[in-house]
Amino acid sequence: ARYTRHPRLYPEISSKETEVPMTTSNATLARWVDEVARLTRPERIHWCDGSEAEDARLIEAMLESGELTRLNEKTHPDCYLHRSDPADVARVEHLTFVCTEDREDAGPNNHWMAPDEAREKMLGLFEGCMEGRTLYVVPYCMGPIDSPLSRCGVEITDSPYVVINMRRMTRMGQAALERIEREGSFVKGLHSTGELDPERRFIMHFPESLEIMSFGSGYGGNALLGKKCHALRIASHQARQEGWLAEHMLIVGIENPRGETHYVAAAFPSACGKTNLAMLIPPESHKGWKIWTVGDDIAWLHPGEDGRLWAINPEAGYFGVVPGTSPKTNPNAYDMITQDTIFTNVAVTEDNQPWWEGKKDGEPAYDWQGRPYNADMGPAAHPNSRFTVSANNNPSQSPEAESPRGVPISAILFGGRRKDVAPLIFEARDWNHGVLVGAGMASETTAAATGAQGVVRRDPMAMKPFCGYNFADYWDHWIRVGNKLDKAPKIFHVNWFRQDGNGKFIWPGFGENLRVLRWVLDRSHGDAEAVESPIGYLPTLDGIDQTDLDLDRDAMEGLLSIDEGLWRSEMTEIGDFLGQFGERVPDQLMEEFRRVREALNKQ
Ligand code: GTP
Ligand code: SPV
Ligand code: MN
Repeated sequence: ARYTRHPRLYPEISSKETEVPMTTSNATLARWVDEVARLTRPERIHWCDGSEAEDARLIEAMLESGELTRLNEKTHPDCYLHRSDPADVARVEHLTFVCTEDREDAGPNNHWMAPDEAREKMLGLFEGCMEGRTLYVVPYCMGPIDSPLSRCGVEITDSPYVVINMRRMTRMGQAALERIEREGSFVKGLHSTGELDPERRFIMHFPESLEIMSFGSGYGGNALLGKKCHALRIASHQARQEGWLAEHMLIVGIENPRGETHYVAAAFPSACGKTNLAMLIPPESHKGWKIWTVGDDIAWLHPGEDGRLWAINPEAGYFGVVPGTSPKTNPNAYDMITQDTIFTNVAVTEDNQPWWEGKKDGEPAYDWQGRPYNADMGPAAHPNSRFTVSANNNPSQSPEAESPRGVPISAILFGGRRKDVAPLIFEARDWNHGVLVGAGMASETTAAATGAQGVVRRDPMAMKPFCGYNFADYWDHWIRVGNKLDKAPKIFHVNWFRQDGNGKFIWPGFGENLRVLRWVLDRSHGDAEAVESPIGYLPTLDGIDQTDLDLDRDAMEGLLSIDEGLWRSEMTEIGDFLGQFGERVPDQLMEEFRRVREALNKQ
């Protein structure tokens, strides 16, 4: 095919017409792959078809190169371990940029660089970076392949680890390429692991031209570009223009003993319990209840013609936190990851089974870096070690997971890790108040990102690391979406992580969280009482079913009460935080803020 180059994208490449191999009928894609190949100079180019045979060949090659090792075949068939570079084990928020023409559009919540400057910096890094390596072209579809709500992308990468992960996490390969050829549009993601030098590592987003450039990391959210980069940062920007929401949320179906299923979406920050809630197994006391997983990390939410909010999970697999997964906490996941699973940065036992803190069973022989285990050198498994597994392996996968229109959402939960302040649960008065509850979220930081851990930081809607535009515009967009919904989901805030004086979690959590979900659904259908408080509605002491629950009444009372002094300081902090966004914060949000603050001051 003959074509003219896009002068703005790769200005240093000559713009004369060139012959491009006919690898796809989409000229933009063919041209882009050709341009990237000229820039990065790989030894060969491989277009991924997503087949099992291709996957098997890549795994074979990675076993040979040492990028993967095979785990115990008897206990863990088709399970592999990947050890990443010790300096490349989590998302790097300080190196992640949103590059909009106008700095204000990225907002104080994002690191910003001018698009031209960012592009030039990245082109410098990418130049010649694939010499001697294979360039993989990875077409993928975020969302069910035949859903009008889904969006496609293509990731160019030099990492076979990325390819095998993308195959499990997205609908990757031929079907996605065919959809791109029919639709024409796709997000361009360019990735190279580079030299894994943290000084030469950047994750750049260009939401206005639907592009991502990621260099110098092979890890998770930095490298699997369909996930956080596309399905959250780029998609949130697109969603604002098109009238929907792209959120850091799980989607779960809750089936009651009458056989009715209602869907809840929940936004908790990284490593704060989404995967666990999405795969929950009901406690013994809850016979007849069943949990169905639709998604565990990302939700795309669309106002439907019926006035309800409909959700799809753009992903097709899980990149889940390993530590803490046990037959007690998450039996579903514990079983799921005994086969067909890629482990990243876990420890291994003497007989080569994967091992991690909280596994209960076995003991580590080698730590996540492959060193003989020594308790003085820190945890055996990295705290952000992960499993990658297809959603098809989840015994609780929802039959609606592939539904092109998604599932209708009855309630939205916001939540975080707070050792104090936030009660087990409270309900917002209405949608706009719920937007304030989301905007005011805070959580103790975790190992999912590099930097200090256990520090309380504001993390609105669990989107601090992922919102691809100015938070003030985002809250405004949330309010607008709510206005379009005749049957808006009720909004709640939960906290599984309140601690007692000894630093122990008070609420048993995990399966027992179903008790809280039941109150959520009862409230959503108008069949539960509540107590009004300055911050919203709280359950009555008997509002949460305590049958066979191992928790004394005083503890329950503590979990369901609020300390108004602490909440007055909390509101001061929320006020200061909102203040950073100045005049751009929507009036309705400030009104909600003042209403809560005044109610607290009257107490
Ligand atoms: P990302 O994949 O980083 O977005 O995280 P996530 O929100 O899916 O977190 P995940 O469910 O993987 O949980 C992270 C950690 O929190 C794990 O170590 C869990 O064992 C722990 N956890 C999850 N739910 C609960 C709970 O209800 N109570 C307590 N105490 N810990 C929990
Ligand atoms: C998160 O950090 O929220 C994750 C893991 O889900 S990563 O894909 O690395 O971003
Ligand atoms: Mn996440």
